[in-house]
Amino acid sequence: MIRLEKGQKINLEKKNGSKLTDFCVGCNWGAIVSGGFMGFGKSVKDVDLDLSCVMFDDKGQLIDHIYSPLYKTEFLSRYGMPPGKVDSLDRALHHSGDDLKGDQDGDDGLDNEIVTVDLTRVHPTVDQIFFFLNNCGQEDFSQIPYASIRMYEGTPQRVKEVFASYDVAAQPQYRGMTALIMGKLYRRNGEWRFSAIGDAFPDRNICETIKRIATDYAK
Ligand SMILES: [Ca+2]
Ligand SMILES: [Ca+2]
Repeated sequence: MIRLEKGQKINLEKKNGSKLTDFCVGCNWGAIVSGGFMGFGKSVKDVDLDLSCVMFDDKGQLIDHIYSPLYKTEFLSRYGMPPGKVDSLDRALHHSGDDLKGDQDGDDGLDNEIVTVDLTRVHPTVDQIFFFLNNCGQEDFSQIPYASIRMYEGTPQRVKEVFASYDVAAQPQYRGMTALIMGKLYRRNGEWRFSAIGDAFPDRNICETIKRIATDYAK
């Protein structure tokens, strides 16, 4: 298993010359359960993390996006962003849907939000695809039970190889942080590569993170 350190890159072509086609990004987390004794007096606070991605052309122009359709259009339009959607224009990328709560009964071991990518279907004008995570609530990442993100080859039913993963729960470096730019898929000489980024920020909302990616990461 390859686990990339922050800043490391890999070519997604296999040793035998075959190309990787199925790529996934998944995020698992739990609601915040506090108090309670033997089931009495327990309180559960829902946690709404949002996994999203944005696509850029080779000039660094934002050309497509996947983020929750539940974001208010008035809020998005204040930042010049279009409404949310769960499929890319080329239908190569798909989001499993906005989970607003997190696991309610402890870690189920399953990702609560997943983006699946069929690299063979990505439109030729798409040069870079960035994956990022935001928290919509008041907590920072370090307060969210077992919050973790992984980027892997395979399908949600069959994880073949994990390229990068970040455990953000209980990690001191994620204290105060509410956005994480996880990594990017990008083309070099006609081949897809993956770069692990792993940079966290105290962004207040998804639009601030998209602006940050467009300005500082997409060339
Ligand atoms: Ca969510
Ligand atoms: Ca889960």
